Amino acid sequence: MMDYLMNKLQNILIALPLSVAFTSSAIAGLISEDFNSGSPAGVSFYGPSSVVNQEAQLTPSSNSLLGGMSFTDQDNGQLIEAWDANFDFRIDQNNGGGADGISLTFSRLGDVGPASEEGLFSGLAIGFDTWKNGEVSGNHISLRYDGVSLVEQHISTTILENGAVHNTSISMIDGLVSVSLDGASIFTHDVANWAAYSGQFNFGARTGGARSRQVVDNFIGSTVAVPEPSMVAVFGLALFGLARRKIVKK
Ligand SMILES: [Ca+2]
Ligand SMILES: [Ca+2]
Repeated sequence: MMDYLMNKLQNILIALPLSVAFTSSAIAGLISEDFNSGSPAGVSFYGPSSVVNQEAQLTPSSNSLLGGMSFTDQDNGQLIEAWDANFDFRIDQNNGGGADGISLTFSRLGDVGPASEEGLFSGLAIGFDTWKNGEVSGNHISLRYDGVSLVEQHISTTILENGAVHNTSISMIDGLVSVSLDGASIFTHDVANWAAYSGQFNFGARTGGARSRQVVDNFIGSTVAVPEPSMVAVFGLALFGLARRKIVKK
């Protein structure tokens, strides 16, 4: 009977710290922004970017602009092991062929500001690129890690700058990045040498000699921080140690 009770206690103590540790890891940031109430708190705009007609207009259709918009870190500087981003974008009022595109970077903490269609060269950046300057095409989605180009995927199913509202969904789990456009998977890429970092979402857009109006709306961003062992979990492990010692002594 004593053995049974000790085993029971042991099982409970094994389960306890695991469940507590798991609960403590569920700290997650969530952003949901439709820009319908003007310029939102916790969002910074750079260069020509601002809220226009309940959307985030990253650039108007004018030449040689570099715009940006950043959201504050939702996780108090914790390392992030997974994130999701979903937003609508529209590229219209094209002139000279339209250019250059929009980017979303989950940049390293504090690296914020205006960015081109290639993103900030800090952390993971996804680009919606509408101008061919040495790349696969003038209608592709790119992936960069700290500025190093990893993917250039030509889009054959639609034209990014066709003036329609496109929806994109991006997920990142431990360096595995998946990008879909208008509900269809575009690519999945496992980033070599990826390591968790703290950061925030940062949009960018650029125009040059050719230009477009480039707009983002309905952004939903979520982040999951790397679990940290909680005090309760450590306490639970200590109890487990005591129980084990009793069992071993017996
Ligand atoms: Ca809106
Ligand atoms: Ca380009």
